[in-house]
Amino acid sequence: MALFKGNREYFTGVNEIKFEGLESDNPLAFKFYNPTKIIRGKSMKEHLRFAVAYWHSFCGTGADPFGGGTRTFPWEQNNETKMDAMTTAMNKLDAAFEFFSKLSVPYYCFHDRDISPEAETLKDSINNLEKITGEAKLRQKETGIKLLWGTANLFSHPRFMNGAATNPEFKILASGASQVKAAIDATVELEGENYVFWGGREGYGSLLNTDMALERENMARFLSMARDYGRKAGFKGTFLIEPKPMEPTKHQYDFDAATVIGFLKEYDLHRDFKLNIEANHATLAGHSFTHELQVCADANMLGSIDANRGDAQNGWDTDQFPVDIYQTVEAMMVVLNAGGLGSGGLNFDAKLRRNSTDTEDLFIAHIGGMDAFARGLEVADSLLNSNVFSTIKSNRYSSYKIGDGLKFTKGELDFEQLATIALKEKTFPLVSGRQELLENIINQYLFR
Ligand code: XUL
Ligand code: CO
Repeated sequence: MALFKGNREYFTGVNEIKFEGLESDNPLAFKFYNPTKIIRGKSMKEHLRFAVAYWHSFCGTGADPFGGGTRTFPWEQNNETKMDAMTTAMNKLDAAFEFFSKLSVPYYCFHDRDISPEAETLKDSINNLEKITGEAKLRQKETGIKLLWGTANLFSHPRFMNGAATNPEFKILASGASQVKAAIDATVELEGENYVFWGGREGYGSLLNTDMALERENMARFLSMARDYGRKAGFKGTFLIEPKPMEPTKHQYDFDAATVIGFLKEYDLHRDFKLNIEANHATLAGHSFTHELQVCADANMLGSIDANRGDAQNGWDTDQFPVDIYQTVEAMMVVLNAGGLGSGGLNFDAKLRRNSTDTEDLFIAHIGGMDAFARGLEVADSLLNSNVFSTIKSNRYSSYKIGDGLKFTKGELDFEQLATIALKEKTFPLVSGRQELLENIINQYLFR
């Protein structure tokens, strides 16, 4: 991977981030992420497929509902420099590729509006996107950095106040289609490996004014049409739905993994679509990150991951960088057992805290997240190699591998026979679930 050199260096004072190992005190070095280290026949880089999220990293100024931004980006127009929106977008692209290449991250992800500005008309907005796509393509070629996924922002513009594919106004639904079509075109042009739909406002604020049945039908039709268009346009990758239960809407239709999988099967979309699981969306839905990953893995629909974390103290989508290695171990055990992430990856859909204002902070945040997942991968690998988890689990279900239990799983018993089996028994075995033992073993392996 080549370091990107634009017209100007934006992250001055930071060089390429290298692996230095656990003994290093250099905050700008990886302690666990050694991209070339081989685990299960694949490099760490190939297992983890890290991506940077364009929106948080290069568009997020730290603004919140109570106050404006705390970071002024040197590539943005500010009081001293007056630039038009396209010049700003070009500078931002240079800054982004400088960052990706210094971090040695193989992938990035974007919304159409992150990389190119919204114009007065939809047509001009599409032209803007096409121009920036061409520029991004050149930078991808120069650096070897690739697009993990593209998507369309169908939630920021006021016209999407009631959603896009589920909007009560048909013309707005159609405007969403024109945006998605252009974003799919950009993704194809940039050889993106996936295309994401996050239905930010595809939900409702009140059932009193909502025809939920029609909205769900419309959403399914919209997705089927987008899929058909994508295939026609040469998109060979995976379409991904990213569940989230709420925020910004009170109720979002793509509530959680189980709901989305049911929806995809109901509308016969499950052959083209998989899921993009975000840790903080899982916790917002009252699940654990691991639960959502496992639900997808069991349905063979684990597509990709938006890596971040919430804050246990408040339920919000705080989008913090992941640091909890216990969590990444659990997640990577599911990923490894599922056979890996396929065309997906680990995208840091995470943002700096509002008061993290140094240039280095963005590097340090990503380094921490990459290290947390790298260590998670190592520990998950040794836990799975030790067979302790598979043995305990397999013993726990051993009664289904022999005798009447086996017959039951093969569908060879009717319900009356099943009931009669129990009547012959005098005692029922209480087999320990051994949860504490398993938890302790994880802690032990963390330090092995
Ligand atoms: C919002 C969120 C989005 C999606 C892409 O919570 O996660 O950024 O990842 O639209
Ligand atoms: Co996300």
